[in-house]
Amino acid sequence: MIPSHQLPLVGLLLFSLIPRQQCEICEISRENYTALNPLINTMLNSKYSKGIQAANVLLSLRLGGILNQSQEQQLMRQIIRTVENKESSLTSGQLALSILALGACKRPDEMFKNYSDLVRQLENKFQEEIKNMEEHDDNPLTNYYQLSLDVLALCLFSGNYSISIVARKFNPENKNYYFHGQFSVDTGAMAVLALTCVKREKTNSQNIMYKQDLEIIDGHIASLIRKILSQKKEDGLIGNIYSTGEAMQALFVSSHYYKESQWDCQKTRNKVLEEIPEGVFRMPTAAAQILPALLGKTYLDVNKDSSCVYKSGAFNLSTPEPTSGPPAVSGPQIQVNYSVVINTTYNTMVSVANGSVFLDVMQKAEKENATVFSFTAEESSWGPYITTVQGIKANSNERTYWALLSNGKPLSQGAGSYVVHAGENLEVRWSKY
Ligand code: B12
Ligand SMILES: *[C@@H]1O[C@H](CO)[C@@H](O)[C@H](O)[C@H]1NC(C)=O
Ligand SMILES: *[C@@H]1O[C@H](CO)[C@@H](O)[C@H](O)[C@H]1NC(C)=O
Ligand SMILES: *[C@@H]1O[C@H](CO)[C@@H](O)[C@H](O)[C@H]1NC(C)=O
Ligand SMILES: *[C@@H]1O[C@H](CO)[C@@H](O)[C@H](O)[C@H]1NC(C)=O
Ligand SMILES: *[C@@H]1O[C@H](CO)[C@@H](O)[C@H](O)[C@H]1NC(C)=O
Ligand SMILES: *[C@@H]1O[C@H](CO)[C@@H](O)[C@H](O)[C@H]1NC(C)=O
Ligand SMILES: *[C@@H]1O[C@H](CO)[C@@H](O)[C@H](O)[C@H]1NC(C)=O
Ligand SMILES: *[C@@H]1O[C@H](CO)[C@@H](O)[C@H](O)[C@H]1NC(C)=O
Ligand SMILES: *[C@@H]1O[C@H](CO)[C@@H](O)[C@H](O)[C@H]1NC(C)=O
Repeated sequence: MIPSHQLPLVGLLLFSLIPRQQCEICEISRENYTALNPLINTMLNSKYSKGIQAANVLLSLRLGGILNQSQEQQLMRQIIRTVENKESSLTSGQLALSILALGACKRPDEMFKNYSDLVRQLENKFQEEIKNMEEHDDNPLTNYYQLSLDVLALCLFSGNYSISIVARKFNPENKNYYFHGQFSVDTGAMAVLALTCVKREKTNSQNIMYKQDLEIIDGHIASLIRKILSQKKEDGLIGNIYSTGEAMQALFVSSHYYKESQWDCQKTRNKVLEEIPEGVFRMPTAAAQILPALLGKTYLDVNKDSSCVYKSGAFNLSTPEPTSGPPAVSGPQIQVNYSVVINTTYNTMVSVANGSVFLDVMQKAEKENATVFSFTAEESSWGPYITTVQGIKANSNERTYWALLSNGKPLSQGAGSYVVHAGENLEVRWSKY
């Protein structure tokens, strides 16, 4: 007889034994792989010098089985150099992503032998995030996307973390899932992957002590999935085009939390495929984040050895297509209205070459009046991130940042990528998220 108070756990165990009904119909068939060539070429041709771009790229290409051994070695060296050089200056999520990339498709024990010191460092960095939350009004050093990466890497590579802290902190009502009160699909999706990993791992360990926390975590996953699905758009995207790949991964690993009728996976996939030739993924990190889902993979496949078999020849990259770079900067000058908004608005008309990006406008304005339009940017895996304007610096403890807007609407690309149009009202606005 099973004592009745243990029945929910038994239910949970049975639940997790149901094989993952991955929506296989949704992954791209081999004959259509050529549609992915622009993504792969973007990744292979990138210089990997920006932030932890190499980790994003290696993780993605390994999950896709796209690299041969010598190509993998080259990328691994790049990542190891980054991890060793800036050891202490890497954020928790950057280290977690590096561990995921280095360990992708290796057995966890083998991986752990080689990189156990990195996993130890990550344990410490994760604890520092939690400590910062306790000291600074629930604000982590970075953000919940990175805390999710931390838990995911610790879970997949035998790191130590407290399951009750995870159950407590990852409550879907926590403010860190939201920017300007709006649910962040990328963040929620990464959290679903992390929590699903924890649930699978700890359920297998059959430790009765975890029962309550596992039930709480199960509830978090269910609620996060509802929130993700509520961000589904008419055209099939979930959130925006850049969060859709991660949302797909979250939905792949949690198919028993929603009904088939609630998500048309093929519609989402087809919309993404339509956007590839438009150059929407010409940023290597954007390409890296969308590719696994299109191949039916998720970050939870990272430590299954079987998952990343080298698909020799499948991608036919012998004649690399020219990657669609940003449109050429050409001839005529165009005028835009550029403003810095703090408590007052400082604005100026700037003329730049047609095809210029937001950053060019900012530089031109700075040349005209450095007192009002001075700024600094830091290279990140998504390009230059604007950190200060007029010497006022973004701060995670205060949830402040410089928002980029066009005609009053937030942009979905950064200053280094967004191509400006004649007559546009561009704005950098001191904001709280
Ligand atoms: C957290 C987050 C933020 C936080 C960052 C501060 C913090 N406390 O962490 C806030 C809310 C401030 C933010 C701001 C912006 N973000 Co943001 N952000 C994210 C998110 C959810 C996670 C980033 C992360 O930590 N990655 C993991 C770590 C390991 O990688 P990392 O490269 O070291 O992370 C740093 C950079 O990514 C940087 N960062 C965050 N956002 C952006 C955006 C751009 C364009 C750049 C260059 C850098 C950058 O902050 C991270 C922490 O330091 C991603 C989602 C995703 N899919 O990646 C979106 C994401 C990167 N952001 C995006 C955008 C568009 C922006 C804004 C341009 C929005 C706006 N209109 O103002 C601004 C940046 C403006 C500027 N000052 O340059 C897009 C980028 C798409 C693209 N093609 O460029 C993403 C993919 C979200 C999306 N689905 O649209 N963001
Ligand atoms: C390949 O793509 C085309 C259109 O892009 C589609 O009509 C076809 O059904 C796809 N093939 C398979 C097997 O999915
Ligand atoms: C790996 O691929 C690269 C690029 O396609 C090629 O130049 C190299 O010869 C390959 N190496 C091996 C060991 O197959
Ligand atoms: C760990 O190191 C051994 C020997 O140095 C090597 O053969 C193995 O491939 C490494 N494993 C990983 C996951 O890098
Ligand atoms: C694991 O972490 C918990 C707290 O997060 C700590 O109490 C425990 O001692 C740690 N165990 C080991 C073996 O490091
Ligand atoms: C690879 O591409 C070349 C040139 O586009 C083409 O001639 C060849 O048939 C392709 N091979 C395969 C296996 O698709
Ligand atoms: C430029 O933008 C500022 C601030 O939004 C606005 O007050 C001003 O009228 C704009 N100028 C033009 C010419 O559109
Ligand atoms: C904006 O104005 C408020 C209220 O006057 C003030 O407290 C705050 O420091 C100002 N912010 C900046 C960045 O100047
Ligand atoms: C700027 O370039 C785009 C195409 O790149 C073109 O459609 C537009 O007409 C050009 N604008 C001006 C003012 O030349
Ligand atoms: C820069 O702008 C400020 C505020 O509009 C103004 O007071 C200052 O004179 C300007 N400086 C230059 C060099 O134009």
